[in-house]
Amino acid sequence: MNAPVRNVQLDGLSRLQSLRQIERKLLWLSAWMVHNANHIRPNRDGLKVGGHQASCASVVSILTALYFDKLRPQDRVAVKPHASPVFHAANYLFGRQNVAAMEGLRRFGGVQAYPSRVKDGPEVDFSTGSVGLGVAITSFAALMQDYVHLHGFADPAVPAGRHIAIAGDAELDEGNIYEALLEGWKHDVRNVWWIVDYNRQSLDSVVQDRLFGRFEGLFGDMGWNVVRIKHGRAQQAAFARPGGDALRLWIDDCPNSLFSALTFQGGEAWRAALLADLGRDTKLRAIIDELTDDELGHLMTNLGGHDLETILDALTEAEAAGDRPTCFIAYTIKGMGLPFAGHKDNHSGLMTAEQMDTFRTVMRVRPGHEWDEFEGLDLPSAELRSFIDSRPFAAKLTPSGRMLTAPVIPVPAVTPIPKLVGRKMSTQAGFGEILGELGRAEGAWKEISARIVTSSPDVTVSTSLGPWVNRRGLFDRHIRNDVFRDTKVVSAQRWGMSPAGQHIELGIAEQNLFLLLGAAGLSTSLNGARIFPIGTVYDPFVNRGLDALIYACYQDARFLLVSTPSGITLAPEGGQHQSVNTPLIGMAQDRLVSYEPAYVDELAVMLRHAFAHMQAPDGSAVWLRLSTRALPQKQRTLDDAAVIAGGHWDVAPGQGAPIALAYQGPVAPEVEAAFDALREDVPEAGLLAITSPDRLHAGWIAAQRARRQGVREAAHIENLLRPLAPGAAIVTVLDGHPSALAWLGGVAGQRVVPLGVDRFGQSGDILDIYREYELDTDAVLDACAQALLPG
Ligand SMILES: Cc1ncc(C[n+]2csc(CCOP(=O)(O)OP(=O)(O)O)c2C)c(N)n1
Ligand SMILES: [Mg+2]
Repeated sequence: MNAPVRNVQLDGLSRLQSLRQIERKLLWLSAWMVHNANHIRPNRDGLKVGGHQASCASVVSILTALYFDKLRPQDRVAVKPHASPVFHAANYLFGRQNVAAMEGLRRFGGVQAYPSRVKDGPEVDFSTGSVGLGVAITSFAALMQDYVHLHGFADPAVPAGRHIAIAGDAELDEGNIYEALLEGWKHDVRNVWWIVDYNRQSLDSVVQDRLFGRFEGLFGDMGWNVVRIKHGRAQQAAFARPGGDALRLWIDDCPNSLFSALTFQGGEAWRAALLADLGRDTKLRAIIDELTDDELGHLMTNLGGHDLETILDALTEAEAAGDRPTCFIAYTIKGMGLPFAGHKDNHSGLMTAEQMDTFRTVMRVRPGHEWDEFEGLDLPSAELRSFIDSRPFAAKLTPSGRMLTAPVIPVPAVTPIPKLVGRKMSTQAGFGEILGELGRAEGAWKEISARIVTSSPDVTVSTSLGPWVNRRGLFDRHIRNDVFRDTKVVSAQRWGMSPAGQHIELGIAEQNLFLLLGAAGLSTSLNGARIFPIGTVYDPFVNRGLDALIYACYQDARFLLVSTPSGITLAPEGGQHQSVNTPLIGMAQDRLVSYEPAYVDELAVMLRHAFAHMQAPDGSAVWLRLSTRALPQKQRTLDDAAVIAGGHWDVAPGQGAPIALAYQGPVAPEVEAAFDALREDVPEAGLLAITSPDRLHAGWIAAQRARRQGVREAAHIENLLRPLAPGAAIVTVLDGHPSALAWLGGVAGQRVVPLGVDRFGQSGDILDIYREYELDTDAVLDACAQALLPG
């Protein structure tokens, strides 16, 4: 018969007792998860599976204190990548993870090596893995939380939460952390905690001793509250005794590498080292002589980050500081409680089968019961279960869980656009004008434009967002007047700030733009808020923030990226500002569909699509590559679906045509001129406008895959090229790397002559530059002649 469940008294003592049991269980489960993956599971390919038992052990106490005491359901956490098994084990104890997935750590379909929102499911608030980014995004997510709450978009049932990163100390070497810190300071960011697992070890080595002083200074300078979690209760008690000061000083002065080495060697080595330095101090002798080697080892490694009471006190103290951002420096030992604790090579170290057996005995886990929730613990299972169920984090955030949703905002069939015909306009200027039209529109577009939030890293005006910002204002939690305006300095820009503003102005660091777009693009699932984040950046500098862009996509963040100006068409600006590889990034990047319009009517179609695609369950982020080259706009009727699928015939080819020209983006006039000349000789030639090599290529790959699976399906590009003769030539032209379109020849076995840019650009005017890089009309005609030559 089951024993009646005791009503758990959450007084200090029983709470701590229960937390200690959980701490022990997380240590076991995380070590076992990695061991199982490496040593128990059959290995089919002989490749090392890997995992990080030491990195896990380092944060077990911190995660215990957080998840089982301090976290509230509305808090959002980025867990350091290498602690993934501890995180999953914690969720398992909450009943939100299952044994099969944990057994499958690092296996296909199992728990991912590093926490992944998309692959691991709704318990992961932020993916981590590329170190530094998970930490930094919490600051931008906190900013976005303020944004959606102040604009009234957040799910009213969900209170504002705290954004917490558990960071490895080596993550603080990443520059993006400091870029984010500065930006956070500018925006007066709040409700952020960064808990640094200060084990003073990274992958290769032991961290420099003097570094922590720098960290404290840096965070302090940025207005953060800095809390050191340095010594555990046992050390604090020893320091309070006569002779204790000397012990504290000795520990404080102990170099990181020596501390690590002594930790690995154990009590005897600690004693020898202490006696060598302080052997004559009788009061100190009184403290250490009464301890066995084991006890001394425990005392010396009783660092704050492994002492639940000390951690809880520190977190409680920070709670009292309200919403001020707080950095905790939690002193820990990498591999704490495991045989390789402190060893400098332990990052990827795995316990051997023998070591695991010993560990299993210490943990009192019977073979066959390794995954049991409460196996080997000192408190009755029912008591622990009811303790866990009583924790604040056990409550459901909403009935449907942690991933929130928000109703889809319908997107009208037609984008309001300015008058185009008869005007010369660049796609960048068109973007600015269409935003203006959206801002003025009534009805459904009004609802959409109210939910647009724009952002730019110091290139707001030069990417044509100026008029939009003038109307919508800058976002700030506080009202800040535009001083230039108040003092009547004449300027086209009105830059007053208020909580109602819809533009978030960033400093020039592009990584921050993508971290912000990443966080903003998760607003639906994090805050239940439907918004449309739009970020503008110079196209070449997408590369500067690329890691954070990929990171945002990896999390399935939904946003619109507008990169402009692009290519060597930016002629006088020179090589550092001229992009070459971005069309290829657009093709290769998952969860980001990319387009490049030549004309503003195409852009309008793409923008409309973007608002729908950002909201679609199987949608993604969208990228528009624009230009500052003004082109005469056309009067025509577009096939919207073709534009979205990646291309449309400007002039359809005759049946069996021997040649077609295909252009992408602002090189259109040169190709059109060449086409007019070509048609004099080859009247059935076709002129293809490519709006997205990314979509065309993706459609082609998908159709081939479908056909392998027996589904008869033709890709858009296959349909487009069908009228051409089997051996026809295609001359492709874009202001970007030629390989973006060179693959077109593979679709139907036709011959391609690809023109594009494969060298750094340089200053000049468009005439000189296009001639030099073979994008001018003569070059296109030369390519046609070459293409039409037999053989
Ligand atoms: C951007 C990036 N560079 C390199 C790595 C490879 N790497 C993984 S862990 C690690 C060191 C981690 O040290 P730390 O953050 O101190 O973690 P812990 O000591 O807690 O394991 C490195 C360099 C990575 N994951 N991401
Ligand atoms: Mg470390």
